[in-house]
Amino acid sequence: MSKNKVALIFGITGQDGSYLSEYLLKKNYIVHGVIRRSSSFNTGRIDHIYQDPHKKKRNLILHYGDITDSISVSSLIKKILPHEIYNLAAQSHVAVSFEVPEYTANADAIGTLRILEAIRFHKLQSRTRFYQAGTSEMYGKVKETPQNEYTSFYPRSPYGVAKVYAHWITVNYREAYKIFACNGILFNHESPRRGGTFVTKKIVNGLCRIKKGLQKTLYLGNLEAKRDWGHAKDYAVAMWKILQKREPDDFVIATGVQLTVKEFVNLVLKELKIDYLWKGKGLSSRCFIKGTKNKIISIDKNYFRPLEVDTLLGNSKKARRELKWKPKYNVKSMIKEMVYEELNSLKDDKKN
Ligand code: NAP
Ligand code: G4F
Repeated sequence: MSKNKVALIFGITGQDGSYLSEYLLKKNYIVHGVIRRSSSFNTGRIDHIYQDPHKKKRNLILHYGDITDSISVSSLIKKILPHEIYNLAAQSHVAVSFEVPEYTANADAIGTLRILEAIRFHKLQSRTRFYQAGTSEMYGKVKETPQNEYTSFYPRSPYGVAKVYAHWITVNYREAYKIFACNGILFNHESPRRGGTFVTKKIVNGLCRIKKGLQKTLYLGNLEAKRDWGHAKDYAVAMWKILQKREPDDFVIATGVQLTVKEFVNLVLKELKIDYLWKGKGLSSRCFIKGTKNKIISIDKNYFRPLEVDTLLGNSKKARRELKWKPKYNVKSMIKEMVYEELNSLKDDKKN
């Protein structure tokens, strides 16, 4: 019998799943990951750790499955008998959740229930620990600032509402069935691997392309929203630490530093050494290359949401005290890395 711990990650192909699997592999875990069937390859973020299934001994094993399919969830859990399950699978885009609310609820809310039910049904309470990828979006129209583990939720999107269900069903199964089930309430976290339609990656990609003369204008939505942005690599460490506690519990993970979208843009412009000048306000905000008529940023009202979360700022004192968790990156070092990686990948694009 192998002594290695066994982890099962739903959402392994996403930004966080890729960093978490790298981290667990370094800790000698056997990592199982669930991938969805897709008409094009969706494993780009984990290709560098992929292992040939014909190899006799593997510590990364991928399975087809889907969080909206109870039987696939249940049979995978029964077959793998994991010590730790990380539920990172979700329709994770807030704006898109207004377009596909029912699917978002099925995947993000009931998907969590499906995993918890499988743990209960297969009587794995004494073996399997469960991590739920909770979010600061649950605070929505915030009741206090900064937000901590005791701040009430007031979600402002179908995504946020679905995640509130997932949060409470995790607490409920912990209390009712003594499952070691924990919520990480993670504030926004980004990286070079962030999906291209989230604002930080979109800004870095657009401005790097403008710098290289590949694009003229970047269109954005609400520049005034404030977020607490950390690095996904730091946040993957927190997920693991949460499951190593003696008792199951919930933790806020955040940097405690807040910027507006516009301030984030300005930091990226500085990193790229682009001299800029903003004109106008709200929908008529626009940004020029200083001393020219080159408009590099314009507002497109289609990127505004039916409801906005205006401000998020986390208080992660509990995690820092009880988990000894501390981020290694700050927003500037994260932007530096994102810009560096983006410029490199544009170089590769040009070669092809
Ligand atoms: P992401 O990059 O969008 O990754 C989501 C993952 O879920 C992908 O692997 C995706 O697979 C998978 N997935 C989606 N629907 C699925 C389904 N029906 N069945 C199985 N897998 C499915 O998101 P992320 O940024 O890594 O975030 C990870 C988790 O943390 C999500 O639950 C998100 O809601 C939550 N969260 C994120 C943040 C943040 O700022 N990043 C903050 C708080 C909480 P495909 O690759 O096939 O699409
Ligand atoms: O990057 P965003 O799309 O992230 P959002 O909505 O904060 O959600 C992310 O963080 C949550 C944690 O709080 C996660 F749970 C969730 O899964 C996701 O990872 O937008 C950030 C802000 C918003 O206020 C949005 O209105 O940027 C504003 N924004 C302005 N222009 C834009 C754009 N957002 C996007 N996606 N695209 C724009 O052009």
